[in-house]
Amino acid sequence: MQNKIALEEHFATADTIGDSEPYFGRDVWPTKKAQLLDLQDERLRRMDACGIEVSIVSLNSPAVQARADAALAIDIARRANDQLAEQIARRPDRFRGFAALPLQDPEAATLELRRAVEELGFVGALVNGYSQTGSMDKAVYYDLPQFRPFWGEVERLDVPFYLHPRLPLASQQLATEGHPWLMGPAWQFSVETGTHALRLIGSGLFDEFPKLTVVLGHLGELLPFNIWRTSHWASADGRNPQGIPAKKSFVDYLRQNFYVTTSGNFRTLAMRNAMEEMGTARVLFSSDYPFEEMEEAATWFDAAEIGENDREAIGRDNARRLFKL
Ligand code: GRE
Ligand code: ZN
Repeated sequence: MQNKIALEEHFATADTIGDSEPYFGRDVWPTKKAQLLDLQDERLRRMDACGIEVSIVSLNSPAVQARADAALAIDIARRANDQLAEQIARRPDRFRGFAALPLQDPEAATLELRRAVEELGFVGALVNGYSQTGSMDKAVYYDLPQFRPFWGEVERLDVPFYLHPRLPLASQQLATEGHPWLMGPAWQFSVETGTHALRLIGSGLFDEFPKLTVVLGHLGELLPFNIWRTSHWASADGRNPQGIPAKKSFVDYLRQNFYVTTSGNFRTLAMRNAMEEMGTARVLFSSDYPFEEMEEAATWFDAAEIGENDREAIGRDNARRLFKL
C-alpha cells in the first residue's frame, strides 16, 4: 500500500541518545544510533521503499520522563522539540511531530504542549509513561489530581496524547528478578503502559474530559485482549470492593477515548482482535522504527489478511482524520 502514515517513529537528540543504548548489542548499536539521529537520509529512503508518505516523529524512551530534575526535564524537552521542528521544516511533506513533555512539572508541560502545537505546528504529544520526579525512585502517574489542568489543555487543544512504554521503576521489578528477558519490549513495557492506561480510565479522567484521545502502541499494550475481564471486574455493580470513580464500562472508554497502533506488533490475529473490539476506525498503522525494521512492518501490513477498505483506513485514512492531515 502506498501513502501510508506511521506515527510511532522515533528519533533521539544528543541529550537522549544514550537512553536507547541498553536495548541493543554492542555490534548493532552504532547502526541503531545513526538511525535514531537521522531524519533526512536513511529514514526517508526507507519510507520511500516502504510506501510511508508521512512519519509522525517522537523522541526515544524514556528520555524526558527519566530526568528527575524538573528544570533539566524542561530544558531537554524544549530543545528536543525545537530540533524536531527544524527537521520537519526541511521536509514538511514527509514529517510531522509529537511533542516531548516535562510532566515532572505539570504547568511547564502544559505550556510546552501549547507552544509545540500552536507555535511549532506539532500534531500531539508522545510521553514515555510515568515521570520520575524529585528522585529517581519517585514515579508520578498522570491520573493524579495535579495533572487535571494539563489534561484540560490537551482536550482544549484537541490533540492526541500518545502514551508510550518505558520500564517500571527499578524498585518495582521483583516479578522479573532473575529473568531479565521479561524486561523491556518482551513483556514489561506492555504491562507498565497498559496499567497506566487503566489508571487513567479508572480515575474518571475521561468522564471529566470526554473528548480526550489517548493513543497506545503495540496493538494496545494487552488491553484489547483482556478488556472484557477488566471491564467485568472493575464494574461498579458490587464485584469491585474498592470502588472506582469511572462511570462507564471500561470497554466503552476503549472505544470512545483510545486509538491503538500496530507499532512493534506485526500480528494479523492481534490486529483483527483490536479492529473488532475497538472498531477499525481506531486502529492505526505504525512501525516503531528504528526499534523495529520499517520494512518488516510494511511488508506484513501490506499483505495482512484484512479487507482493502480496512487496509486503507488503518494505513492512512484514520490517521489523516485524527491528525487533520
Ligand atoms: C521503543 O519503542 O521506544 C523501544 C525502546 C526499546 C526497545 C524496543 C522499543 O525504547 O520498541
Ligand atoms: Zn516506540
